[in-house]
Amino acid sequence: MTQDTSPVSTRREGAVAVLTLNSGPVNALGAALREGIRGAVAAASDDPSVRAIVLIGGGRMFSAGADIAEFGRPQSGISLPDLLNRIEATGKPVVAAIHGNALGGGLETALACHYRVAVPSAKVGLPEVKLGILPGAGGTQRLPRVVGPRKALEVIVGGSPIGAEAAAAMGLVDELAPEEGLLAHAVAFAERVVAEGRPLTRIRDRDDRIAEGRDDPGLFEAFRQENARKTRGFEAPEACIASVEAACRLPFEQGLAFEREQFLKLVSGTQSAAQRHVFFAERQTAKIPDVPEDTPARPVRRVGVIGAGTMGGGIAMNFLNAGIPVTIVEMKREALERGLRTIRTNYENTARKGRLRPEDVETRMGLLTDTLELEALAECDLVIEAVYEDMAIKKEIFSRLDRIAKPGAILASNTSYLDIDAIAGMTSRPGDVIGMHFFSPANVMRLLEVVRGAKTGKDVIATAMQTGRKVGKIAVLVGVCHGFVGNRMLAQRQREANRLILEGVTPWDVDRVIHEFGLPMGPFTMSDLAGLDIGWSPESNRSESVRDLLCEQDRRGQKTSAGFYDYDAKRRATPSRVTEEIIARVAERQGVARRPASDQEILERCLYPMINEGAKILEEGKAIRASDIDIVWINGYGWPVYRGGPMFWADTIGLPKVLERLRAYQAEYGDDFEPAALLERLAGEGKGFKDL
Ligand code: TC6
Repeated sequence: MTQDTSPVSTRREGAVAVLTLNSGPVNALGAALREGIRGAVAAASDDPSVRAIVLIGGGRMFSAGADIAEFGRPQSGISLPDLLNRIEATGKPVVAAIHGNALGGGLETALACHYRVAVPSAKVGLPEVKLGILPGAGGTQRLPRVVGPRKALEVIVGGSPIGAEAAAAMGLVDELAPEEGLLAHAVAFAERVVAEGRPLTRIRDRDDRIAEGRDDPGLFEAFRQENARKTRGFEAPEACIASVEAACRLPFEQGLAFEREQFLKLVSGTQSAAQRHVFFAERQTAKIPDVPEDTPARPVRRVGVIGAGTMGGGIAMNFLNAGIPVTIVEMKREALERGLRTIRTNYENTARKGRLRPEDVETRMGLLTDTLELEALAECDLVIEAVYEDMAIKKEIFSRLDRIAKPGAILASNTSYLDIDAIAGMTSRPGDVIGMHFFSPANVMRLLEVVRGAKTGKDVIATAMQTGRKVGKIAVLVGVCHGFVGNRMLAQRQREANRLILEGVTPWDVDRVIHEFGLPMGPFTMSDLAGLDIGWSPESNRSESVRDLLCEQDRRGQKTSAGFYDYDAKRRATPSRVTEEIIARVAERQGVARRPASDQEILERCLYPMINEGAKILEEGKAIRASDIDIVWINGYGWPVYRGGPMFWADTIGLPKVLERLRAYQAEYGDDFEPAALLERLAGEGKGFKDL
């Protein structure tokens, strides 16, 4: 039997033509599939013996939408909006039968059909906003006509998929089908429509639901304000809102034209290019050249966590949330109990906000075993050490672990800076040792740096990466170096930020520039939040740096209501005179010339050395690819997605420009700015990091 390789196959169920989309893995609506659908719909439409058409996805899903890889390239074949208009204009009922996902253009296709049936496990949504675009195949015009403008705004601007049952409740799905009988149900549904002689319902003809938007124009402004914090800096959300507004205000065809214009503007812009880059970059992180995806992983049935502090507790929660039992160890009872209380309080707060069922609090706590004995880790398949950053302590723990852990157990350290090879060297099984660096708060932040030591086994790497994904993290493989990828680059920014304030730029100006660029907070707000006394002790009494002097005055950050900033009872920050005086004193003592700096200089001096460090990291092979570095910064530090990560951003500026500025700063400030050889080479060849 020959296999059917055409993107759309047609077969008959009585008078119903069943069109199956076969463009795996996700039925992305690329040119071939669009052409396939056009041809198949036209044929069924022209065939007098066909009374109705069912459109269904083969494989895992209905469709994940437009082919994202096609954006930014010249279009071939029929456009999606044109195809959907044709489907809608078919003179016979077209029924979309949805399983798996109907996302973006996939849902827009279903909206162009006359009816939609779905299995309860299906998910529908318009996630285009997450790619920096909008549902440009009529989604912004048709959805509000079905669910009303308010709900449409939530779906389109939020971008999160909704389950089929919720979709049915809001009229987006006409009927739910049994999980195992979608096709038969859809065919029967189509036959019923024909038998009952139901008129063809076209969403474009409906205007009952959009009346709400016309009668209450304030609805859009209110929505903008409610979402201002979430959408800060992004261009697509506003275009989405304006398009839904247009759906309420304009006749359908004009609304479509408005949507199209907005779509074309967004899809050719830098933000969307950045967000599409991030979509593919996230998926790339799983690909490790010498650790193929089918590398067998070790089973992880029980996890041990050493340290019940903020990090240890947060790490433990990830596994409890995924239903994996955890044994948590502390040295002292008091610290252990404090840690357990924090975990419980976290869960209770989540339950109070309605994001966790109250009974799940107990289920998760029930998976947690607490102990003061390291020996209790003997049964764990993976042990993660999360004590504070002191090499001597870590070495001692790992040499003890080596004697305790069962053969084949993976021994991981959550260190954020230290040498994994030195830690592994304390054991008789360096092949089982790896870094698993979580980011604080560890139960929230998505990033996991998996640090590969010189001797780490491939199956250990595969296990750490897969385990990370299983608990909802984006795992990025990095090599051993001080600070790995994220903190190594961060150190560059911190150094320049500290130099800038000695030169007379205020901490508030540095923070403002970084915040305006799109990061959630600038370096000094971040330091205040983390605590200025990390690694500082009153005994040291050095009174050398700005930080020393702040700490000596008990200005240790938010926790003491004063750090670089002053804080009120609600933790609102105001610039501090005391800090400014301290800075001026240190600058004078160090003989730093005070001079003004433009916002552009602040930005360049803080961020270009990070790019340069990223280039060195690539040169040294400490990251597999430039886009992995982007993923680290987006998910570990809140780098704005619409700027695609530091390495993507560098490409958008142009590497020759970055190089020229680094050289200029090198001439003024010395070799901290010395350009990386890789940067020089790429700039010289007219290439970018994307070409590596
Ligand atoms: C749109 O529709 C705009 C319309 C207006 C036009 C005018 N295109 O994620 P997975 C690839 S915009 C191209 O690992 P899962 C993916 O890269 C689109 N490729 O699977 C991966 O490739 P790899 C709006 C796509 O089961 C492979 O398929 N839609 C697309 O974990 C498997 O993907 C969205 O934003 C695509 N649309 O999750 C939905 N989708 O194997 C985007 C996937 O070479 N997709 N690929 O690495 C998703 O969110 C998820 O893929 C999923 C399935 C939830 C559908």
